[in-house]
Amino acid sequence: MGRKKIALIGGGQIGGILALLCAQKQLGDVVMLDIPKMEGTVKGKMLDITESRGVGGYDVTLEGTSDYADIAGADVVIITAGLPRKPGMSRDDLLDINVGIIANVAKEVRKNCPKAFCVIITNPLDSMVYTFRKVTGFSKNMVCGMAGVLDTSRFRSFIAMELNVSIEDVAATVLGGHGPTMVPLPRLTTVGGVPLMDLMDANTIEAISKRTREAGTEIVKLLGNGSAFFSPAASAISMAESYLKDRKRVLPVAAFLEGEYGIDGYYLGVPAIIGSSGVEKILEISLNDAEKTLLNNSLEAVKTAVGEVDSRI
Ligand code: TXD
Repeated sequence: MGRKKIALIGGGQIGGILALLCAQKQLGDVVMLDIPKMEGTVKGKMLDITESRGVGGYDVTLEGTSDYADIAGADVVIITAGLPRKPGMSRDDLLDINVGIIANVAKEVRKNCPKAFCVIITNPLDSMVYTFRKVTGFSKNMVCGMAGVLDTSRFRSFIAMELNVSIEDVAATVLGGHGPTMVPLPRLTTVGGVPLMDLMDANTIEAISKRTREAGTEIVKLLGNGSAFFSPAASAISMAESYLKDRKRVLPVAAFLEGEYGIDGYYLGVPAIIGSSGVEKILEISLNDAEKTLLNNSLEAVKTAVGEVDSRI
């Protein structure tokens, strides 16, 4: 029973932070895979983190490769392969390019690590995680998407900044697709147990919800080239860690719904228990009519993107 093995498919901005966090948390040995022309880059990045072990003291190995045989038997696969947005692009603009990449990655993961817990990050997230599961045929509990943890962290951060309180004491969740139709839930948000709506006026709450929905675009505009990568990486690692350590964390993840929330056959962001069996249980919230309308609106946006996928693979 050696160390766990974590495969990172895609060694770009998010991939590099994923590798560093895996090492610092000693989650397991890391294999970072990218396309052949990037093999030197990923080998260099993995050697660089390896050489930081003298400072961090973490006993894991890190390898870079472009050969899928090197990911064989991985316990966790985290996928960022694909292109990020450029200013002016929507996440859905990436669908045409990234659906083919994810379909190919899925075939290789199916062949080399059929028992892995897979976390998809690539955008457009809700249709890319759907693509990955459709092509691999993996069980629904072993394939999920990273979006809700990030969106919720953003929502919580903006609330903590506005109220000048510790982020630790802001509890919230964001449902739905990873895009402008996502559904922050102010009604269920608390600050140290105090309902948010007792602490903040409706206009400020809406402004924070709007900033949350647009937070990815805000960063894309500021960076000018690429999209957020620290917060997405940290978010995905919280999911992988909950699986590897059987932490049973309740995290908002893109999970495959089969009747929950009245939805069947689509991935959508919902609260779920993540443990050693993967997405172990989806937790249902009693939504009010307005929240149900927003969630169904988000589902419609996801259905459109998924329809594009089904016509391609
Ligand atoms: O919350 C979320 N889910 C989103 C996801 C948050 C932020 C970013 N989001 C998306 O993640 C973003 O829109 C992209 O679709 C992915 C990855 O973002 P990143 O910033 O890491 O992009 P990079 O730096 O371009 O890295 C992508 C790497 C790059 O090194 C490519 O060479 C590689 O993917 N790539 C591949 N690797 C393996 N196999 C194939 N086919 C391949 N094609 C490209």
